Amino acid sequence: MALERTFSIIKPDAVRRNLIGKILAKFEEAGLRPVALKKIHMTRAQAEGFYGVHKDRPFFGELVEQMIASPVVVQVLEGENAILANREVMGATNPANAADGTIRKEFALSIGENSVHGSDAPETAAEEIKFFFNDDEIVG
Ligand code: DAT
Ligand code: MG
Repeated sequence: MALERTFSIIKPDAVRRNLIGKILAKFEEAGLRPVALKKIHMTRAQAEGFYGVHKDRPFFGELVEQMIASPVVVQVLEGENAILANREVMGATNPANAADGTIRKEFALSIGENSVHGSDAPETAAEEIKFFFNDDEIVG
């Protein structure tokens, strides 16, 4: 097992419904520790850049609008196999397919407003952490 870091967003739909604490509890119960955390209101340029990999998908415009509609919490989570552990506790992208006990099963509203983002691989985790955090903001 390897101590890893991953990047996570508590999305606008969840922050609006005052679910930050409940979602952080899910991460902590899964053995994930926030080593950096801040509340921000993403700019359009940030959201378009962050989700650039999806820019040709039909839902891109809606995704960007949802991400900039209101504040989010961005964080770096650390733990054993953090990237996979985070994806597991998040649950499937579409909450209709998410397993019991996962964040998306309990809290997501729809496939778009699905409460959390999490990196999907070591390369994207490193890029996404750098996108939002300077090294001196990460306190392990
Ligand atoms: P994930 O967030 O599980 O990594 P993804 O990377 O495929 O999923 O997509 C990024 C986000 O885009 C996802 O969290 C919500 C939105 N999205 C994906 N597929 C969608 C769809 N078919 N309709 C609407 N929004 C979608
Ligand atoms: Mg993804």
